[in-house]
Amino acid sequence: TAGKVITCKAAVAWGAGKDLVIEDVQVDPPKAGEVRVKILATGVCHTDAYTLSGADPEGVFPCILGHEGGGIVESIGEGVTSVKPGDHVIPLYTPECRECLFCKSGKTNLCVKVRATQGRGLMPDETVRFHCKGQPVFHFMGCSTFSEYTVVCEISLAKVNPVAPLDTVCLLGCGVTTGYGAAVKTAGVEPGSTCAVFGLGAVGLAVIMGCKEAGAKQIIAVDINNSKKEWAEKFGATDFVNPKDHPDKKVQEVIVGMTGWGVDYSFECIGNTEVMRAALECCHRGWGVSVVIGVAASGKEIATRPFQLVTGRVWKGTAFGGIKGRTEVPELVEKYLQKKLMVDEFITHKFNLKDVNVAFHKMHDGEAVRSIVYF
Ligand code: NAD
Ligand code: AHE
Ligand code: ZN
Repeated sequence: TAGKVITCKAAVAWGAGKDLVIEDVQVDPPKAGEVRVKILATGVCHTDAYTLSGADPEGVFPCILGHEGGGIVESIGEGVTSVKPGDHVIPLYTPECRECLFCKSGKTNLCVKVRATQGRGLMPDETVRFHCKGQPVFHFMGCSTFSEYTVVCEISLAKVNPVAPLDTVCLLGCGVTTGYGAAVKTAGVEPGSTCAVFGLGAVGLAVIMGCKEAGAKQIIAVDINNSKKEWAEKFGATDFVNPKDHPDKKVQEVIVGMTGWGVDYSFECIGNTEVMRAALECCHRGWGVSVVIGVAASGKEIATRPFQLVTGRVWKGTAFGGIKGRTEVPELVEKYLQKKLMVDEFITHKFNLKDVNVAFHKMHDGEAVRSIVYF
């Protein structure tokens, strides 16, 4: 198949707010610096639903969504040296070129090498590798894992231990890594800390897992869906708060009431700007740190009294948990293989690609933590 166009199945998002349609798509061979990957499985993340909804200012249609995949290298383009056909890989929406200003800084994982074209649904040469019915189809987040075959940049691939099941470790391509990294890396939770985690999807549950590993003594899990209580406890939460049970109080007041002065660390894993405010305001006077993980719709802004910051609270954010993908995702896979990191535990549903829309519905109705879609 190397060097030839491959026709395969993919879920195409034809427009905002529309169900995905399973189509035969043509996938071009990889150009220089690119790799064609056979995707075996992919998770469905809330960000896929966010872009499909039309709220993402970078959303372009038609496109192939999906950014939480696992696959095997089918062929490589000119000059590619870090992976070869047969290698097991996890596509990275936050690549790691190791040579841009950002990669070299050591301060961030936000590589900029291909970010501009990636945000417009294009490969670095400003063209696409997907066609459907003779029409070009855009890429998504440099990954497009809702396709049996995809083309990504070499710098957007983490090469992982082939012993690891790809239909599980694909979740390290986004949700699990993001939440875990937000706790242990972005926040740097210390032993004995108190934490509050808002939103208990895969991202929030992975934050709880990271807080527990870091030795937090109290982890307050917050969700409007009571069925998430048991899930939160499974990953290490010590308390559960449903804001709906406190109609006369702001949730930040409830949490400050439970802790004395507020929590050392809080995390927003929903994408709701009101909750982002609550997460900041439930932080400890003098040093509490709040980490924004959730992605809010175009036009939304966060607000609080500046006094909250004057009195020592810190507002931060994180993309992919601050994890450098090519270096650290393979390490997380090893940690999983050593049974020191939960991943299987996040999976609640498995669907064949033809049922990908059901996976979106199960996420929206709160039934699924993570659905895996396989080909
Ligand atoms: P999810 O849909 O699986 O989970 C969201 C949870 O939030 C649900 O349990 C829901 O009941 C809860 N919730 C909704 N409104 C709430 C409210 N007002 N108060 C309390 N709980 C509420 O989502 P996910 O896949 O875990 O993703 C979570 C968020 O993180 C999304 O915004 C997603 O786009 C974002 N995200 C960001 C990054 C990043 O790198 N920054 C990575 C992955 C996901
Ligand atoms: N196009 C979106 C960007 C949304 C966003 O912040 N995405 C996160 C990853 S979410 C994964 O589920 C991210 O990595 N951000 C850093 C970046 O460079 O995009 C919008 O709203 O504009
Ligand atoms: Zn995601």
